[in-house]
Amino acid sequence: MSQVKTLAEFIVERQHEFTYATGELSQLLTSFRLAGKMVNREVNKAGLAEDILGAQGTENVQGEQQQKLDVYANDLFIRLLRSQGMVCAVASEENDDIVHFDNGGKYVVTMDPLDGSSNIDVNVSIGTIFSIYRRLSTGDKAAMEDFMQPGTAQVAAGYIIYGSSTMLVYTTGHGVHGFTLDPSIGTFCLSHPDMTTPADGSIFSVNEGNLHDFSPGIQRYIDDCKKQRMSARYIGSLVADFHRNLMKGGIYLYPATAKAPKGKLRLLYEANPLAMIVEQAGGMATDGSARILELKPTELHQRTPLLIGSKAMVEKLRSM
Ligand code: P6P
Repeated sequence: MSQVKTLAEFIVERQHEFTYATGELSQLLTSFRLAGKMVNREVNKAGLAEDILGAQGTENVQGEQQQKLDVYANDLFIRLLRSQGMVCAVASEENDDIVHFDNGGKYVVTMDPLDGSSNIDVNVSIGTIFSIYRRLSTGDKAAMEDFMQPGTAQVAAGYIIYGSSTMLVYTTGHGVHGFTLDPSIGTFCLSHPDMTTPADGSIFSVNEGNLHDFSPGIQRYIDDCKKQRMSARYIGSLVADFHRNLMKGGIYLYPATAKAPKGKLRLLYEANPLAMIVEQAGGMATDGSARILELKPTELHQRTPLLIGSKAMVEKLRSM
């Protein structure tokens, strides 16, 4: 029986790797750890709890129908981050503007509290994605500049996947580490230390319904994957597709389309955190021409094309 190591123990053991003051990383990740368990509990009973299942009847800034679990998860993360004191402001997919906490925290968070939530009602895996940045502004509350930092400035990034098991995967720039929730004790336990993604892969994830919108180069790449008899896998839930590719090797593509001329996925709380994770695991993430992590944000909810996964696959796509 290998020694069980909890997320809390692991963070303490590795806190010397965290650039800033001792203990701050542990506090920063605690909110995600706790909220992840609570969201997991609601996700697992979504089919049963009438008050959770189905749409909330409201729309978020993206004009997307908010599912009740979206709102529950967003409110929960915001409540826990506010009370924990390290984070002074949050940019969330579910909020038009920055959510400010009056707590003098030195960090800001960007998050997609529940990505892929349209999949809840059909029992498909969904996920939380988050990034943590150090504040730049010095006023009594955070400023837009704190959220306009490039992805290279992230001090930590992670996701929680609510799937056949619930996992929290994060990086602080010193490798990628995966923890699986043991529901019998309500604890995230180290299950995937120092995760690396295969340099090459044979899985491609793309919504081929948009094929005729894609650039000729993307269309040629997808055709080439088929000629190589690769596996097409598209769950329609970014965190689930990303996590599978991270583990097995593969590429996820969400290029620009007619409906989404700048791509569908958001730079601040989808592309950047996953790009930091995939690079730390030896993979690559681009918008088709630039490295995702070097893109300079100009808006909270700006979108970007996202091509992310095994290095050899992304490099080949870029060459086309
Ligand atoms: P499409 C879910 O809405 C999401 O943001 C990602 O989780 C997912 O990969 C993508 O959009 C699916 O988009 O247009 O293929 O349905």
